[in-house]
Amino acid sequence: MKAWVDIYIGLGSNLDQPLQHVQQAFHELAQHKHLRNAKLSSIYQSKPVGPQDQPDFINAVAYAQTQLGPHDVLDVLQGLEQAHGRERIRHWGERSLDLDLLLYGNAQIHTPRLTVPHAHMLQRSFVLYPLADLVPNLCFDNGLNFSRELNALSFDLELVQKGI
Ligand code: A4P
Ligand code: MG
Repeated sequence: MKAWVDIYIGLGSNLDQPLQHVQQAFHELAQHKHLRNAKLSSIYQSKPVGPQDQPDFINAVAYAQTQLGPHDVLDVLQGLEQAHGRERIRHWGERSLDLDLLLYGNAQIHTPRLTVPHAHMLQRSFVLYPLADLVPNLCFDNGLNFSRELNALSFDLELVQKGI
């Protein structure tokens, strides 16, 4: 029997009713046959990081457990992005749904398709604050000090929907 691995997924949207995209995407993750025990952070709104001539983002972080390998999880996430009409318009630009694999257990992954922990997560308040909703002590074995990073980031988000 394969072990169940804890994973964290960043959800983001700033096009076509972003709150609905994020809520619906979480629902789809929670229902997915290869994921269990899904939980969603609070949902936040924030100014775009990157090009400023685009709408504000809605962001949240989801927790789940899976027996899939990390690249198979990425396939699941990219399939959901496609189902939400995701088009790649520009780097760090607007999108109907962005699903990033933030953490896969304690794994450190560097392949052409996948970097885990996600490359920019430690610099992003819209990732670390919702992650802190789900993991209050922010203690991981993979050498990342989330509490220190979180303390360095000001809270520049607006709470949209209270989660757990
Ligand atoms: N990839 C590598 N590692 C991962 C991973 N851990 N999770 C590869 C998911 N994908 C990963 O992604 C490009 C490629 O990254 C994928 O094909 C996958 O193989 P993408 O989503 O198509 O492209 P992107 O938009 O250029 O990059 P990325 O990294 O998703 O953008 P970011 O860094 O997520 O930035 N401002 C606010 N306030 N809120 C936001 O959510 N998001 C972005 C997008 C910019 N500004 C934002 C927000
Ligand atoms: Mg992405």
